[in-house]
Amino acid sequence: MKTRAAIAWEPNRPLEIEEIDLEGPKEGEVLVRIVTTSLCHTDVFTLSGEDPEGLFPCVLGHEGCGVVEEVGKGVTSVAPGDHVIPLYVPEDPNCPYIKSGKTNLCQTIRKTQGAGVMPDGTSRFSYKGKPILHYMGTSTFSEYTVLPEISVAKITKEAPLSKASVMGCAVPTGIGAVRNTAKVEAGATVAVFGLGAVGMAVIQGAVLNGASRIIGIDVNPSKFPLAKALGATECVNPRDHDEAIHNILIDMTDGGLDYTFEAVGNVELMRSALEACHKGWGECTVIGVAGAGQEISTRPFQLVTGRVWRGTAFGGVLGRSQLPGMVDEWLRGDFSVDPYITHHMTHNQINTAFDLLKAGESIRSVIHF
Ligand code: NAD
Ligand code: DAO
Ligand code: ZN
Repeated sequence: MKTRAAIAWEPNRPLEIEEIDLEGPKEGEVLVRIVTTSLCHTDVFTLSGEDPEGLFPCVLGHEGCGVVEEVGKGVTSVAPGDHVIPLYVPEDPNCPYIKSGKTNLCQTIRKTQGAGVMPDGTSRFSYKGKPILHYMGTSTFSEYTVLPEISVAKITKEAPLSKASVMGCAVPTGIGAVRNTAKVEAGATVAVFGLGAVGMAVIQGAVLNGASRIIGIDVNPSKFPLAKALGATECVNPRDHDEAIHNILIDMTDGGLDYTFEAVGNVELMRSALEACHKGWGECTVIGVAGAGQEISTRPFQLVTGRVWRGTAFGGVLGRSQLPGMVDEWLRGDFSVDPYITHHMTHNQINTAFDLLKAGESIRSVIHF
């Protein structure tokens, strides 16, 4: 079949919408019609060429939602007409990592997903006979995409697909980081570095977990009103201070935070986020994705004296068994996805979504097919 897809031909080149070929689902795969997709900083990062896993040409996009159109042989857990969210972290119950109960990092299709192909080692996308690679196992910037069965989460049909795309990455990542990774307890103090959609979702997660203070940190103060509306008790712009940001935070909190989160992808901030933690117990969760070859550093004494550095992918959420329940929480009104969506646009306007995110003028642009 044909599908209209935004192609990333090479790093740093605007996407081009083309009608390309899409092979139907093979055994264990599903064909999904994407209804909406939104743009996450990770897509921007990959297009920048800084992502060591970024392979070109490819169809980017990992934050989306849609409807199953067709299933391949052997698929039993979803059927045509089901509403689904593509998962860049799949969930195979037979994977030893999943069976461990200690992580959401399913490894069943890890190698092929990282290589931009389906589990049989080939791509379903092609243009004029040449393969176009998949991205993060999802490729939601195409009106139709093929995914492994273990890479789709079936959600209730009550969830409006006009905005459910943000449940594909930002919202579960931020809320999950608080809930599953840091396990923030009621009354705890929290600081979030970076007030994009992921950082905003950390704020929302911290509110849900009953944090007593939530400090938002960003160099773009236009993010502060939304952060406060979501529940940040204070916002700080590091550029307003001569002192290093971690010292400012330590002073503000009488010794440091119980929990900090880095949602930017900047290794210096990852250090600041660790060093802003309270001696003896403070825990820093790294969410941001740093560029190829970058490293984090701190004095080991920071760890010896009880601070903890950890990281999270997709907020530690098990996509198939836990994400549908998070969608239900949204529909019950436990939290809203509306604040994240600052722009709606068509597929043809996808490069505008990149420009807005890079300029700090959007939280999430939702792209409608
Ligand atoms: P975004 O671009 O919307 O937000 C980033 C924010 O960081 C912006 O508000 C920006 O002004 C701010 N910022 C930039 N430099 C800063 C600095 N020096 N100090 C303070 N703030 C600064 O990005 P997003 O979509 O919210 O994603 C955030 C990060 O999380 C990215 O690195 C992305 O790749 C990563 N991410 C990770 C996961 C995961 O599973 N670990 C999932 C989604 C996104
Ligand atoms: O299992 O080794 C692994 C990696 C799984 C990929 C997880 C992605 C991590 C976060 C990237 C940014 C998400 C938008
Ligand atoms: Zn993302």
